[in-house]
Amino acid sequence: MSRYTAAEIEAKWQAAWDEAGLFTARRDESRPKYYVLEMFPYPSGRIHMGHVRNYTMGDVIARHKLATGHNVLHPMGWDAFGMPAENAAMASGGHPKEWTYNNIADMRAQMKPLGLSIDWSREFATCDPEYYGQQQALFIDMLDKGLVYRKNAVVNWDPVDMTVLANEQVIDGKGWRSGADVERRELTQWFFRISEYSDELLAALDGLDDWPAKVKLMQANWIGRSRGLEMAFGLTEPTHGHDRIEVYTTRPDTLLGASFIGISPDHPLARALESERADVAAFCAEARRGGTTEEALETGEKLGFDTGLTVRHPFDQGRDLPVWIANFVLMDYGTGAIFGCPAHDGRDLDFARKYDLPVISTFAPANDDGQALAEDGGPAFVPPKTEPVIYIRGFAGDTEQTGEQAIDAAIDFCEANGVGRGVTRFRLRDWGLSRQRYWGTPIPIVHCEDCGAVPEKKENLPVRLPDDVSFDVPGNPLDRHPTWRDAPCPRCGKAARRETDTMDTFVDSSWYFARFTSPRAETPTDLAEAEYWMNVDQYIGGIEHAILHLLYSRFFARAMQVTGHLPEKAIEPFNALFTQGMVTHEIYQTRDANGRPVYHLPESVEDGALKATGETVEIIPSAKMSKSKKNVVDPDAILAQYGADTARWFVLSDSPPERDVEWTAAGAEAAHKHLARVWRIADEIAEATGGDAAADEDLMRQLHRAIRDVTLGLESFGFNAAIAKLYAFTSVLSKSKASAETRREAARVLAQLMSPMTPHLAEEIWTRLGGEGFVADTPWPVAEERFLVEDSVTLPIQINGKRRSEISVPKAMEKAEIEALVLADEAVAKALDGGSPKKLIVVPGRIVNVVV
Ligand code: ANZ
Ligand code: ZN
Repeated sequence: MSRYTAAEIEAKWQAAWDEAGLFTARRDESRPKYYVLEMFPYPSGRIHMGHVRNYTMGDVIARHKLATGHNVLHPMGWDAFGMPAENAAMASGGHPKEWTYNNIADMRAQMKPLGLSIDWSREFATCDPEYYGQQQALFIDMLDKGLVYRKNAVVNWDPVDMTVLANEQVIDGKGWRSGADVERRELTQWFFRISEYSDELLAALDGLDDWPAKVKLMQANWIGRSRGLEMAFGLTEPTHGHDRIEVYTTRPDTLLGASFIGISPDHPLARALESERADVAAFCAEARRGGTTEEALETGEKLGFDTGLTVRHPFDQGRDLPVWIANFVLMDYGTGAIFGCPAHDGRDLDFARKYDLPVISTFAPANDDGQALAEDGGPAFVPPKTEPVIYIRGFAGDTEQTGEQAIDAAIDFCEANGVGRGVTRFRLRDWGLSRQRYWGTPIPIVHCEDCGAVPEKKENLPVRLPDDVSFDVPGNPLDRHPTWRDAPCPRCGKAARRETDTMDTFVDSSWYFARFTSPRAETPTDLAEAEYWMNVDQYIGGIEHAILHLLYSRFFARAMQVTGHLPEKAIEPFNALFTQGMVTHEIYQTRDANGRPVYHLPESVEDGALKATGETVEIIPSAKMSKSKKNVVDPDAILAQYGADTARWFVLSDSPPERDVEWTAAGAEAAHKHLARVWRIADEIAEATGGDAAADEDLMRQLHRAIRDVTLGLESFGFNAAIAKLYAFTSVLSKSKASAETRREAARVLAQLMSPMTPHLAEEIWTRLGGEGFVADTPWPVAEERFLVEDSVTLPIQINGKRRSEISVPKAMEKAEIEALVLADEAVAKALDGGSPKKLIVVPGRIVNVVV
């Protein structure tokens, strides 16, 4: 009897699949297509267990679909631009390009042994000029259609990394990477007009039935639709050409509690004052520091400057409101000005208390909870808009209403009195894509003194990154390059300068799924290929991408339709989305002489003690594998020890795929033992003779049950349930006394059922047991109804007291359904001869009596 040696068989079958081109995807109208995609990895250099789990899940689906007659597209690539490559270059003097491509080579080499059914012929990295050149073409087409534009914008500026940060990259007012205090700066930047699609991106969420509700909710909140009022407060004394201040509010129901006007330091009126008053200028400079994130505005220190100007309240005659410049009011949202109602807004209350402004409640809790009103020292009262409250200063009199009702009433009242108009707004802002970085897609624009910002000619694409750059000083090396910036103006030919900003790397990942349908096309996509392969039928990835990546991709799918690079049906590019759980591991910790924690790799610990010294370790409950806590196991080591099939089997067993799975050495060991057992059983069965044919029926029943349950598991992300069923069936098979031929048949089907999870072992067993060709593309077994009817009973049918027939029905079948079946029975139909029975009595589980 041979031994199960994973290393040997895995290499062998991978080579055989390769040679047969089994996973190369080609357009074929005769088969239904299936496009399965896992979010492509960032080439950090090493794959981790999270990757193994993620790609194994996608692979299980891809393999199952292949066996069920689908033409499968299952590609892989690299999200290869980004800061870490530049950081590595800064730290160790290498080149981002070299670092990235080396990492890709390393990761590909670690990934290939997993035996994933990937069409490697479609592989690309987003840093390949062939890819980013097409991205530049796409950018130019989007520019042409007005989907990209340039404007001055206040941005979050990281003074250490010398780059613009997205709001999400500002954490507690500091740069996510450098930790430096973020400043505000005004720069000319390129923007995607994603906000134009707010309404549609929100509405279309409804149709995404196979997306997790949680992801849809997160997107809806991010898009942030709200109904509000745009109105103006007249200045008591017009100044600098301004006679009114326009504000935007989502709480017009608090208008009668307004106590001040806040304008942004970048508001035209503030600018006008700034230009002639040194004190205003000094304040505005101070106020522009600090991040622009919601969180920064919420929690940061509130700074205000009283301009001395006042406005009239439209309804509260005689109550003039002071106009303050406030650092928490942004210029690029709404109108850049607000009215403050401290009683019902935390920021406004902070501000009012700091600068001693009035606090006036417009509503109070419907049920007295003992909480003081804001004017009596309580917190700002901000209940959900759906909660009923008592209005003290409302527009519909002193009544109990929900915020929503009161807001509508306020808008109606204001409109009826000629004060402002109701508007619907979205929180989603246009997507600033300019980055002052080297390792990204160059924005294909040339700045000409005469013609302005001119797109590069398509025939000159790609605008390639220069290789000869250095990272010894912070900032963007493209700015410092001696010649790279020089380019003739594409329009007039005059000497001009290239844009040195590169694109946000989120751009790269916003359309890669479309590029996979024709990765070598001379245009961003080949429409015929996109028409055939789109949409992604199943997308799998981490919940951390629930908002930005998925929202940007949904925007790109729309934009690419406008530019003619995607067909209409791809408007929502991902039919189904699955967000997988993480791989976790216990943390092993000792303490150093100063009591500080020291972490240890799992491989250096045995039976709760360090292998090297015997020192006992403290065991901290399982958490996401992370290098900093050293609770990681290296896929390479696991593959060397047990082989890919064991790793694949283990990451799918134990927990449902949406939950975390805990990696334990014992679990991996047990998984491996099981696979070795399957091997042994198959080996025995291959040689078996004789057996008892009387046991065949029972084995077939169990087999078809397994087919049914495993198939169901694979089709519904119940991989762990499928695996549990396979464990159980293996046991049955090992004990079965059925005839040798039936056992061989059952073992072949077992190989088929296991093949999505443990493809190498499955091929080996399949072949050993006389299966033809690859198990991978052998048609998936079908559970036959006749073997599944164990849950059924046979009911004799008596006609006029004599047994004439019988029917087999599921035990749980309703009486009415049984009656229908009885009437359709041949013998009964004959006896009735077109009439209806005088009596039809069904005794469930026992007998049927028909009287004709
Ligand atoms: C008066 C008011 C009273 C407000 C109250 C809130 C509570 P959402 O709902 O997220 O769209 N706002 C408007 N423009 C702003 C800007 N440029 N910078 C900072 N804040 C601004 O936010 C809308 C609310 O945020 C508006 O409603 C406005 O304050 C503020 F009890 O108006 B509100
Ligand atoms: Zn020109």
